[in-house]
Amino acid sequence: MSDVVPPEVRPKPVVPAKPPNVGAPSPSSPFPPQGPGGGAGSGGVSAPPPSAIPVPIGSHGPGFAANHGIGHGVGHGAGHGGGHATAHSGGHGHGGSHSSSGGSTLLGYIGIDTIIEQMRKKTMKTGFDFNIMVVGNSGLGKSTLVNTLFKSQVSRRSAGWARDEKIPKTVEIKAVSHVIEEGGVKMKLTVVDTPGFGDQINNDNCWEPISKYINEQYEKFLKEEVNITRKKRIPDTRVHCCLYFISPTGHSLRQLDTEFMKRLSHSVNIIPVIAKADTMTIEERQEFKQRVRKELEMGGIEFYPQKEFDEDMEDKSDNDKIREAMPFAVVGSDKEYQVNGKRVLGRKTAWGIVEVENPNHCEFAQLRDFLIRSHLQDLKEVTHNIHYETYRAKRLNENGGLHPISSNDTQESNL
Ligand SMILES: Nc1nc2c(ncn2[C@@H]2O[C@H](COP(=O)(O)OP(=O)(O)O)[C@@H](O)[C@H]2O)c(=O)[nH]1
Ligand SMILES: [Mg+2]
Repeated sequence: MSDVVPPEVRPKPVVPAKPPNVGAPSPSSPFPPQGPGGGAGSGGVSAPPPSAIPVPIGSHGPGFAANHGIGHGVGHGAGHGGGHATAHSGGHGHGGSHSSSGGSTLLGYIGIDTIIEQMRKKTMKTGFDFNIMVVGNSGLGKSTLVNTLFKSQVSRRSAGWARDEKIPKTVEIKAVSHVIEEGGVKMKLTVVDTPGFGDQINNDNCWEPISKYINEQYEKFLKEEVNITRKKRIPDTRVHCCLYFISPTGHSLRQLDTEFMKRLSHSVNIIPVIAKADTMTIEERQEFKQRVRKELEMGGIEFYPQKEFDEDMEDKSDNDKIREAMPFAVVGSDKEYQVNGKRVLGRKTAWGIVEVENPNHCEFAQLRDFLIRSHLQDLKEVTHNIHYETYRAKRLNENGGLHPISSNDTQESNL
C-alpha cells in the first residue's frame, strides 16, 4: 500500500459541528473548541482523550510548563481552558462561567485553577506514550542521537556491519520500547528504527515500507476506536515524530531525501536534522543549512511545525523562530568527558572536545528543547488531530463509516 492520501488531494480534516450547550470537547473531536470558556470544565477531568496527556517533563523551566506541558494539556479544549483559568484566575474568570458574556468578575475563589493539579496527578498515574522514528542512511548517527536525547541506551547502536552480516536488502522496521521516568512522570518511549533506508544502489520506493508502517499504526488505533467495547486507554503506537537525518555533504539534498519528505510529510510529523554537524566547519554548516532550507521551500516540502497548524499569533511567532533555525545541525555522543570540572557528553577530536549540549558547538540542545521540552505534547496532538484524523476520515469514508474495516491494504508488518 502506498500513501493513504497523495499530498495534492489531501482533504482538510472536517471540523465537526459543536452541539449546542456542550462546552467540553468529545475525546475524539479533532478540533475541540478553543478560546475562553472553551472547556476548562468537565471535559478535561472526566474524559481525557486517550492519547493527549499533559507532559510536564522534569527539569524544564516554568515557562515551558505553563505554555506547553500543561497549557496544551488534555486536548486543546481543556488545555486552553486550563491555561486561561490559570492566567486569569481571580481576574476575568474566563474559564469559570458559561453564563457570562465575557469579563465577569468572580466574587470568590471557585477553584478552577486546580484543574492543572488534577491533570498533573492523572498524568503522574497514567504516564504517556511517545513514539519516535529515525530515518536516514546507516552510519549517520541515528541511534547515537536518540540515546543522547534520552540520556540512555534506548536505541541499539549499529557497530558497523560485520563482514558476515549483510546489509538488509529492504528497509527493515524495528520498534523497541523503554519506560523512562523523570520527576515521577513515566514515559513509554518507543524508538522505531529503519535500518536499510537509502543503503541500496537503487533506492526507489524505499519510503514505502515506512509509509506502510505508519499507516498500520493508524489502522490499529482506528480498529480499537471503532470497537463497540473500547479499551479505556487505547495503546498508542502511532509515530508522533519522524527525525529525518540529512547527510552532512555540503551539497544539495539527494532525490531520496526530498522524495521521502514529500511523500511522508502529510502522514507524519517530519523533523529534518543535519547529522554529524561536527564534520563541517561553522561556515559550511550555515551555508548548508541555508541551502537545505531553500531546497525544502522550493520543493514545497512541509515539515513540523507546519505553518498551517499554528494556532494563534503567539504560536506563530514561537514556531517561526524554530522554523527559521531548522534543520538543526546536531552532534550525538554517548561518551562523557571532563570539561572545566564538569562532566559533559561530547566527542573528542584532534582539536578539542565538541560538547554536544553546548549551543556554541552545535544545535543539539535546541533540537532537544524543541522536541521534548516545548513541543512533545503538540507533536502528539498534531498526530492525533491532523494526521490520524486524515487517515481515519478516509478509511471511514471508504467503508461508509460503518462496516468493519478490511485489512487488505494494511498487512501487519513483521513486528
Ligand atoms: N563525527 C560524528 N560521529 C558520530 C556522530 N554520531 C554518531 N557518530 C558515530 O557514527 C557511527 C555510527 O553511529 P550510529 O549511531 O550507529 O549510526 P546509525 O547507523 O545511523 O544508527 C558511530 O561510530 C558513532 O560513534 C556525530 O554526531 N558526529
Ligand atoms: Mg542505528
